[in-house]
Amino acid sequence: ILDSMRGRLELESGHLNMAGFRAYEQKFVNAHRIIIVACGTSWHAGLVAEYLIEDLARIPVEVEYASEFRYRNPVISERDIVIAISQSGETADTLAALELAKSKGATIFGICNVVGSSIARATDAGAYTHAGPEIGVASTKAFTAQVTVLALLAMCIGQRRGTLSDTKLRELMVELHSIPTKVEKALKLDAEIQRISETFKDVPNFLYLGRGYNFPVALEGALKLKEISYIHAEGYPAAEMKHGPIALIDENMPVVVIATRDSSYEKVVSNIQEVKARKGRIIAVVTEGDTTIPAMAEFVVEVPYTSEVLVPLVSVIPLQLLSYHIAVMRGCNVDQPRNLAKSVTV
Ligand code: F1P
Repeated sequence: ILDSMRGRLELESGHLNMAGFRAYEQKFVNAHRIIIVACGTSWHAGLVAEYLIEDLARIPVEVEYASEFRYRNPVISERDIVIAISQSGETADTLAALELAKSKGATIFGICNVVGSSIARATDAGAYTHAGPEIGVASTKAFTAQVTVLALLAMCIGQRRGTLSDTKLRELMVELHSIPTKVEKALKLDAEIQRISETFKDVPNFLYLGRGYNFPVALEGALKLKEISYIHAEGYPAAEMKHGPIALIDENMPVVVIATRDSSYEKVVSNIQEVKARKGRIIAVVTEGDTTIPAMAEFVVEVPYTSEVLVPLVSVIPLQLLSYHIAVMRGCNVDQPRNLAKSVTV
């Protein structure tokens, strides 16, 4: 994945010209709304894209579960762009959702991993993630690749619409090029996370909290744990905790908080205090060099600093490793989890 990411960045970033984007550039520039349809992990990548596109390109974005969208009567017009995201390119719900949007005249842009897949063929244009085959059923590197493509897309649109300055764009491109090295570094947390997993391998529940760009990461961390270790887990925006989930917190509840250095850092620190006051067991993902949170959390893992808009690419890694180690310790088959199919075609 790191090699393919480097390859993609070299391919696309020279002039920020995503091949599949070029022919539809004007449509994206003039879009009054972008609708994203996807399922599972791909839906979480779509949620990151909502933050990216609204932040950098200032186009309103709606992110829809394809599995629900197809069964309602959504308002779609030929002025809409629908982005369908799918690792396998064969997910029946996503295919049906995009066909529905297409029948109402929307332009369909696909982000798939599998070249020539059904979804890729049904789109008007698109970008392949080229992440190589997912060996297991649960998506991991596909998420990283999808977010990379979506970040490039948001930057392309932002640049063309004039909502992203050249200086900021250059900064982000430099940062994006440093991501493979930062991901490599985050992967070195493996042994440390294995040790943490030992403590939590037998718990029945987990809570994941994140704000801003780390909110979809909290959802993805919880999904990975459910999918491969069969532990019940919920992801929430950290600020939503006080509206219900806080009732769950006691000395038996592990709470994973993604608390990297960004614009919501101070607020996440207060969320951690709220969890601590109720004796929740805090596992915090922080930015290297943080000194505040380590004094409050039971376990801390440090990831390299990156720009807020790219942070999911780095902060998701320790959560994937946590799910992996817990699953292995519980004797679960991480590549072939029960009840899950690589592509859900019904
Ligand atoms: C969607 C998805 C995956 C999940 C599992 C079931 O797949 O929900 O995210 O890990 O494999 O399918 P896709 O449309 O991205 O191929």
